[in-house]
Amino acid sequence: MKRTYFISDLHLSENQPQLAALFFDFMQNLAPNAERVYILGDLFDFWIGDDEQSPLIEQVKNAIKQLTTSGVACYFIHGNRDFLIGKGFAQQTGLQLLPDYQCIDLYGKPTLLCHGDTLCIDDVKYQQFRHKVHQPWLQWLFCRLPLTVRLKIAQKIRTQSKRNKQQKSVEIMDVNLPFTRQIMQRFNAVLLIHGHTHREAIHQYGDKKRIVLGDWRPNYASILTATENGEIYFLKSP
Ligand code: LP5
Ligand code: MN
Repeated sequence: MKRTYFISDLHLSENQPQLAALFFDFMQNLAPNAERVYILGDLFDFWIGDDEQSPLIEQVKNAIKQLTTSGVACYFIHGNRDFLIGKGFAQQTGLQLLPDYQCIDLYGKPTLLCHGDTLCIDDVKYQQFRHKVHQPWLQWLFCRLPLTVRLKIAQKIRTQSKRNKQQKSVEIMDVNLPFTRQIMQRFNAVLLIHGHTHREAIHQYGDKKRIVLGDWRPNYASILTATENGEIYFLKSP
């Protein structure tokens, strides 16, 4: 039976080998059975440019390349940690980059996909930060800095982000529901799939659904499966 997988918020890094192992297990054993795989952002803990190299990055690229060359279409929407993943990465892996919002036909259901950060409009400080770092000229400049400098800046932002999050309420860091409904309406979607908030759930709103992908943990991979017969469910890791 035809199936599509959705994952997000893996936050892969050299510091968390168990997460990388879960990802490679998914790519080798599950993903080849799918016709499409959607990665909805934050595949990496952070991304400072397509020119960065490391054994982990190489392994991740190879795993995606192997999947796409075997005929499984693989799509990526940027997260708030890896919005600098660019055309170079896409070319090397065969991954197709999608815009921030993408509506797809999921076995007959018009389905809107996004990372989820753009729905958190009550987190005003984050939205201001996002607006700044999404400016093409700033990204252009950033990517021309030496890798060591970029790494230091990224680490500073991560530290600052962790600190700031302690002062923000849970509600502020969740999606704004009226805004989310508006966005779904704008795209005529009956289903929305997003990540970012790390609150894995299937929310039913009348005849519409919002599915939130979870973040990956050393012993848990949040994987959403949609099958051609209309089923949609989370795979439970052993
Ligand atoms: O990621 P997470 O879960 O911790 O928190 C997010 C929001 N934080 C972020 C920042 C990312 O974690 C780090 C991104 C690194 C990217 C690589 C470098 C690229 C640089 C590009 C330059 C063009 O997205 C967090 C949200 C939270 O989700 C929940 O939704 O609240 O938002 C923030 O914490 C934003 C802060 O409120 C404001 C950010 C202050 C940054 C200050 C920078 C100072 C560094 C100076 C460097 C010289
Ligand atoms: Mn995120």
